Amino acid sequence: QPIDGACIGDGHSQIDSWEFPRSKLKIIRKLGNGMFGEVWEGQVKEIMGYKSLMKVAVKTVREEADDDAKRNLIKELQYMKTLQAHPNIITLFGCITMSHPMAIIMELATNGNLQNYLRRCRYNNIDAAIVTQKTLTTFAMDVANGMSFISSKKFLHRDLAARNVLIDEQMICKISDFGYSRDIIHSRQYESKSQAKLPLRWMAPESLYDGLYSVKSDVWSFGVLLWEIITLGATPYPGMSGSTVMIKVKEGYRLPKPLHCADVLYDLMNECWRSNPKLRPSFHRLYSHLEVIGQHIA
Ligand code: ACK
Repeated sequence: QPIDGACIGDGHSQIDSWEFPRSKLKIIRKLGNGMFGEVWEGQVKEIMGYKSLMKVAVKTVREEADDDAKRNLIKELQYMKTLQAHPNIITLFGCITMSHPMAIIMELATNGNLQNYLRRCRYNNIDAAIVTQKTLTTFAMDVANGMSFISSKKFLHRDLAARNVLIDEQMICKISDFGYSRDIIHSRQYESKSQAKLPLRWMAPESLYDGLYSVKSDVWSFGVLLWEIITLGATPYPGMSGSTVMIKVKEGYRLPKPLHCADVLYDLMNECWRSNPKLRPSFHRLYSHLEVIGQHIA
């Protein structure tokens, strides 16, 4: 029996070609905890026309989880279905929604999330050799490219941050975690959540104070993500409480220029953090700028 949420977002039949038989999915090990559930490494047989065994990532929500968590998984799944076939968006392979535990089966990004990757680089000399300024700019370009696609589909991510970007085996960044996403055309007023759950440090002032979200509030978050990349995974506004961040950002305070950050990159961040959302660049423009910056970095 599908739960209530199982048809959220599509409004038509609950079973579709994405549904995958549980018997062909083998769970191997836990990768970590997501916002609403758990993420596992798994192996599947015969998915999307692939005949051989394939390693996948499986996002699940436990049967005992509250309906909100289940509904969120279903919503995330719906957004993923719509946002497919782009090199910088995590690939959806299938789902299990007709029995518990429900699961989203997606591509396994073997280098994990960008925040953990960057932090490993900071503390681990081996990775530090690989991660050059050029690589970091490429990461930022990948994310801008994926976000450009998302915004062209009239979707908002609303939780863009390094923790929600994954890195695959070829070191390509893929946007994931669409748990907070909304489509601009059909979304109603953003349901109020407890502040503890909001990604305050990544949020634009108009989202923090007026609950307003737009492509340009995603652009603000992208600026913070850029800062995370350059600082190799530092927490934004270190040493400040969430409430102080809210007040200071509204007053015009901005994240400081990271050590060794090129002026052009810091200028780009500040463009993303303009108080007036209309004056922030589009993802397309950000991508082009980063491309030019990348060409000038050895
Ligand atoms: O850095 P990580 O290993 O990358 O730790 C987190 C953890 O699960 C909780 O989110 C990892 N994770 C999430 N989705 C995937 C995926 N599609 N492929 C590989 N790892 C993933 C994430």
